[in-house]
Amino acid sequence: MRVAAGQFKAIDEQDLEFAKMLGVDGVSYNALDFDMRDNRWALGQPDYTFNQHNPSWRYDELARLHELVQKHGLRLESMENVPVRMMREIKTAGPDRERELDAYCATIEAMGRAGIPGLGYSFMLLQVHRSDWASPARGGSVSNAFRRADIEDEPLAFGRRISADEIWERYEYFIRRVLPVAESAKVTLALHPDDPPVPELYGVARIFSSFEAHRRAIEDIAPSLMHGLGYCMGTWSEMSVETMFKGLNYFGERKKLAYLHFRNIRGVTEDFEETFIDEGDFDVVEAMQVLHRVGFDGFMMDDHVPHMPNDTRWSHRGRAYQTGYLRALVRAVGQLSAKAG
Ligand SMILES: [Mn+2]
Repeated sequence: MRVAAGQFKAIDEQDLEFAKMLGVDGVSYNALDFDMRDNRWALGQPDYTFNQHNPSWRYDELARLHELVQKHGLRLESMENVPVRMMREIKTAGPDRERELDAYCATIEAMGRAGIPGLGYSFMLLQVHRSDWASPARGGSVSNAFRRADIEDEPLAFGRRISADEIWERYEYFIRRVLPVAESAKVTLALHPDDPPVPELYGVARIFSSFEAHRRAIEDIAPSLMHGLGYCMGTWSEMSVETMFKGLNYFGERKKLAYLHFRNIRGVTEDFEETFIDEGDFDVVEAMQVLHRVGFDGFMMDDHVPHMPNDTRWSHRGRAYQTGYLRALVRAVGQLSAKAG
């Protein structure tokens, strides 16, 4: 297993040099292109129109990005998320769904052609949500939190309730359509859970909020060598620490962990906060031992990190700490098991 620097919103020479300084082998690019603090999209604003000019990622853009990363002696491990607008019709079953699906397939094909091995996706209609984006964390750092009790007014995001059954139907339609394309393009699709994993938010069901939902997607609906999990240990721990370990063992043993978001939290589902990696609820050493035991051979990355004073928007300081901590854990667990074994 190996560590990558994750969640780059744009990749430039300086970021790649920074990744090299941290000693990682690769980077991951997260193209969500969405300000999580701005919930207007999520609340179903009608101003969306299908972007005819840029409906998918083009091969030349992806190839250029891949070349730039390789030039720095790094791997481009994955792309995570296409921009939100590229899945809007798919997730809402809107009138332009077919065109958007064609565009999504074109993106997968272009990624395959450019030699980029993985694409992360999620199926949240309301994206990642928090009640507090500036929650005080260790030593005066700033993190975020979700506390159901703090959400006073919860209007229906789409003007009516959207049930889990409806979203499952849309999800199945999506994954059955795009998975064969991923298989022939040799691009692994990796499913990220709904964060927070509450059953419903603003009247919209959140389907990927349990162990069983993930098992259903991966084993019943869309089993494939090119389909796995973008296992967000933070979000899984929001389900519960037990669920996080259950999923890690179960999917790890079955080689269904495409990659990991290795982060930690304190609390559970309706009331939690993000923490530094070394102070959350689950034991990170134990988690690394599980990965070692199941022979996880993919990559892990930092995901969200607390924000430190004088840090950049991308949180270079917080990420450097998290990444160094992960690299040390990987090495220590590997070395100690070799001695013990
Ligand atoms: Mn995550």
